Parts: sequence; C-alpha cells; structure tokens
Amino acid sequence: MPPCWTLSRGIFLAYPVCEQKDMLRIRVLHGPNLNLLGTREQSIYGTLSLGALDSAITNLAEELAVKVDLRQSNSESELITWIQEARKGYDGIIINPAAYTHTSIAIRDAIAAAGLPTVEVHLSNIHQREEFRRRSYIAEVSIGQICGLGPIGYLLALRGLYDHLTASQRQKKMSAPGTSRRAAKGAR
Ligand code: CA2
Repeated sequence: MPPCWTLSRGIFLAYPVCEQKDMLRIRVLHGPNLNLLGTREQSIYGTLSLGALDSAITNLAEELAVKVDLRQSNSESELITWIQEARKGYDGIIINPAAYTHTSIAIRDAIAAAGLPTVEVHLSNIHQREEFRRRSYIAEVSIGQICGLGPIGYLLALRGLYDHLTASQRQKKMSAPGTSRRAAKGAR
C-alpha cells in the first residue's frame, strides 16, 4: 500500500486513505476450481494465475481508493457464508461463482438476502459454450454480468461497481434532509 494521506476539512489525518471511514469496501469472490487458473485449460481461461489476477484487482482498487477483500473457495457453503457476512461492512460484491453459477439457488438466495449491489463475472463467454452454461441463477440478482473478456472482466466489474456505488452515494447526499444541491457539491 503506497503511503497516501488524506486531507479532510483542512487537516491532514494521520492514517492512510485505506483506513478512511467512508472508503468503499468491495468483496471479490472466486468460486470452485479458479485456484487452478493459469495451470490448466489455458485455451479457455488464459495463462494468468489467480495470484496475478488478484494483484491486478488490488492495483486498480488502490488507484480508485477502494478497499477490496479477495477470496477463493471450492466450497458452496463457504461462499454463502462470505456473501452473508459481506452485509456487515461491505458496499458491494464481485463474484465469479464458476460452476455454481449454473446450479446454485443457494448462492442466488444469499446474494438476494445480502441486498448488496453485485456484479457477476466470467472469464469465458458462457453464452458461447455448452448449453448448460447459458443458464445463470446469479444474473437475476446482479446489477450486471461481464463474460468472455478474460481477466479484464474483473477490472471492468470493479470500475462499474465503483461507478454504481459512488453515484448512489452522491444521490443519497443530495437527498439528505437539509442538503441543498450546492451544499452536496461542497460549494461554500
Ligand atoms: O468462465 C468462467 O469464469 C467460468 O465461471 C469458469 C467456471 C465454469 O464452470 C463457468 O461455466 C464459467 C470453471 C472454472 C474452472 O477454472 C479452471 C481454471 C483453470 C483450470 C481448470 C479450471
């Protein structure tokens, strides 16, 4: 984390931007077998390892001053627990549920219950492959789905979710009682 400090109301705060109270927090979840990225099936999933993909996501998150929490699991139950827990302390979710995309009503229900803006990501184009991959239980509870663009899809998801969340933050500030349009923009 680069040493980055924040200026608030004319005072330099003595903690890094990554600990700012109002910093957006996004949980990024990778589903089953994605720990194998870069080792097999490179013609479908590419050559990048999961570690390298996570580093690219972390770099962009730092650029956007967003806190990301990255996790991978082969267990449906663990993914569900992480989605449920995200309700406390996270603003949004990016998820590649991998094969659970096409089978898991439980993950779908967990996302719906968490009520957090969620973006579904797939490395491959699930609509261009076997018939069974076209069905996503996750799409209906997501604000968007990105597929077929490889690892860049995660970065686009992060930018898209960031835009979505900052737009809602701005809207909340504008509609807060006693907040005029000018005041919400920070005008004196
Ligand atoms: O394209 C995607 O990202 C998928 O979510 C990947 C899943 C697949 O079941 C979905 O239909 C689409 C599979 C992940 C398996 O990842 C591997 C990576 C390297 C080697 C073997 C498997």
